[in-house]
Amino acid sequence: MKIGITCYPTYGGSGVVATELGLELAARGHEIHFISYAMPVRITEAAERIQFHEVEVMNYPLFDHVPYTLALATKIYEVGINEGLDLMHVHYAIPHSVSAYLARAMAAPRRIPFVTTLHGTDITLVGIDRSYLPITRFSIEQSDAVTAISAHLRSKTLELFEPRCEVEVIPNFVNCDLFQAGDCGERRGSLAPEDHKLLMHLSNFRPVKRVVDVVEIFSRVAAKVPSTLVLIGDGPDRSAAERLARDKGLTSQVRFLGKQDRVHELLACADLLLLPSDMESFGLAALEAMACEVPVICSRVGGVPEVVRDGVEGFLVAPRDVDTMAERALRILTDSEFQASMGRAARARALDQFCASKIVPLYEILYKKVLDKTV
Ligand code: GMT
Repeated sequence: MKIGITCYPTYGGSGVVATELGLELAARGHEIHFISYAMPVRITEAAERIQFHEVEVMNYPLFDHVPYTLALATKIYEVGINEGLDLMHVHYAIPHSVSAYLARAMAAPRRIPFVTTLHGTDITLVGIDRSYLPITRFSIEQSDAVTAISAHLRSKTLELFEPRCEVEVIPNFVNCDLFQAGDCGERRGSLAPEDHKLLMHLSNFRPVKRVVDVVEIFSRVAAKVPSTLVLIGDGPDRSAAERLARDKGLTSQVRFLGKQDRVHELLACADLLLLPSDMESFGLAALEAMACEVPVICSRVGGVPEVVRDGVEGFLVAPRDVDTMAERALRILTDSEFQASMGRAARARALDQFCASKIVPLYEILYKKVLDKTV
């Protein structure tokens, strides 16, 4: 199939899922056309059967806000016609599904059906804002198929939007060959001293991720066990987290690596992942760590319990309860056999439920259904 994929190309989970999906589909023989304003971050080298089409947005003094939605619709339309796309798959409803809807209307009678995948705040935060709700509901209903990345997000969508269409759950996935425990060797030494436990956090540092809580948890752990915290990613709350680490006298033990391309190599070096978010529809970072045999401490929110079982692959704790999170972290880090067995359980869960090889075929089946419906 010739498939167009639109996503936010930056360091967010929805962009990561869309990019990994494109790479997996290309490896399975499909022709993939990414359409966005920048090259998606996890595409680090030229790959067979993958093309990127940049959306250029003309600015003009009249525009206080550039009309990206229209430029994207135009690009989807052009690529759809010129490359003969069979369908579009847009990730994150706002504004991508509206652009895909416009492109499909422009291309008629040529059919360019589109699939919308809902990821989280496109429903729970941004989508329910009055300024977006009617058009988001409209574009969801107009989609040729709609998927949500967890059962929790599906039920939230039904509750908040009451859409007159099906919403299918296709969970997020991880490349289990790439994300796996490995010998960190010298890299481990460059991240933390030999005798330290290594805690990690990976996110886009938005307020919802509670990066400051990550530092709070770490300060309680570091008071009891020699340890280092490595934070991967960047975003609005980085400076607050840096300030807190400084105030607590932890600068030598807290390392901010910024945005990184090869996160699988870093995660494989961790002893524990912290994801204390206020909300996660899925919690992709937790799954990626689990695939690397790393136990996780997460907030018990949204779709996270569908991924992590409390006491099995890690622990689930009420959001913002940093004391309990630290206590659970210490339980893992002070018992190496317990840590190893949780790590093995984490890998087993990823292998059993969430490997790309299990999930990507579900998208292929959905695409076929959409194409059968539209011929
Ligand atoms: O919805 C968002 O906040 C953005 C989105 C992203 O692009 O990072 O995150 C969501 O999608 C991820 C991938 O499907 C999920 O792993 C995250 O849990 C989800 N974030 C939230 O629900 C807050």
